[in-house]
Amino acid sequence: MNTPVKLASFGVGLVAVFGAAAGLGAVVGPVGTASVDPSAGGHDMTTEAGGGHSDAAGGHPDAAGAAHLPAGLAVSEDGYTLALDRPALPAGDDVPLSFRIVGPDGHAVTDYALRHDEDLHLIAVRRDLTGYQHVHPDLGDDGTWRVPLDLSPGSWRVFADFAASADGEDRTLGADLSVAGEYAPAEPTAPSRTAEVDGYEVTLDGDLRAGEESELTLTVRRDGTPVTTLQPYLGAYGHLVALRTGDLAYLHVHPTGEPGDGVTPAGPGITFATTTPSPGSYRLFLDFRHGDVVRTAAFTVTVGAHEEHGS
Ligand SMILES: [Cu+2]
Repeated sequence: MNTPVKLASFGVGLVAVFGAAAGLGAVVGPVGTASVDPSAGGHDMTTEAGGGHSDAAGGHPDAAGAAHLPAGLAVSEDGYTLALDRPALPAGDDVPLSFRIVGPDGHAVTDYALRHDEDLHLIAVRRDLTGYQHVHPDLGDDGTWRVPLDLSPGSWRVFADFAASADGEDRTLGADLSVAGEYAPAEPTAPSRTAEVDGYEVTLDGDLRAGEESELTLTVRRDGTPVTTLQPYLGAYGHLVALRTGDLAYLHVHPTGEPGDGVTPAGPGITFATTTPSPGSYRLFLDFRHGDVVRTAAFTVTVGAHEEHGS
């Protein structure tokens, strides 16, 4: 996968935690920016650095739990809308994508709260879970974001992961993007705990659980040797995005420790704590930096049914 590599400026998403898991707000607590997707109507379940939930987003029937949805499934939420300038683009490398986040006042949002050194994180993936790209668009004065993407024919999903300064809420909106051309959907990937990328082997230990926090450790080796010189990448040694097969529900988590905190090693293991919203199949994308290059390792994991007394 070439794209993440070539984008020198790569960053970290905010932690748009699936809000689905009832009461499991502090899914990525140690990072300090965990936030429950506002669509989940989650109360202030997290102690987020970026400010708690404003009750402006109130009105969600969360008491019944019915509105607890994962992030990324909606194009519009709490008055914020992800507006692509064009719903279809040609296939090719470096195809310019442009879009705006339209705010509750009907105008493009121009003021954003930084999340891990970036105003906005854009994830693009084809709906068959190939072509993953995590990039950081440039913001124009008029609120238009622009970024080149490598697009193959098919149906794509783009996620904008951001916090508007107006309320500081973390949100992830998703929109469909069509790319014309002959399309051959990829076969579903079998569950795999090992990924190879550019001579690196990354292994996944631990299990994801539905509605329950669990830890995952991703271990990076190169030519069989554990890598202990991972480089911080906008505040973390790794960034993990999980997409649910079937609807691409979105989860972005960060490791449980930070570079420079005195306890978190620079590899070979990177540990994440997270909660998945439901049983099913998830595709995981780990971005890590080593030798000044960002690489992406991808895994497919199956999350089993919730166990009453899990462990
Ligand atoms: Cu990012």
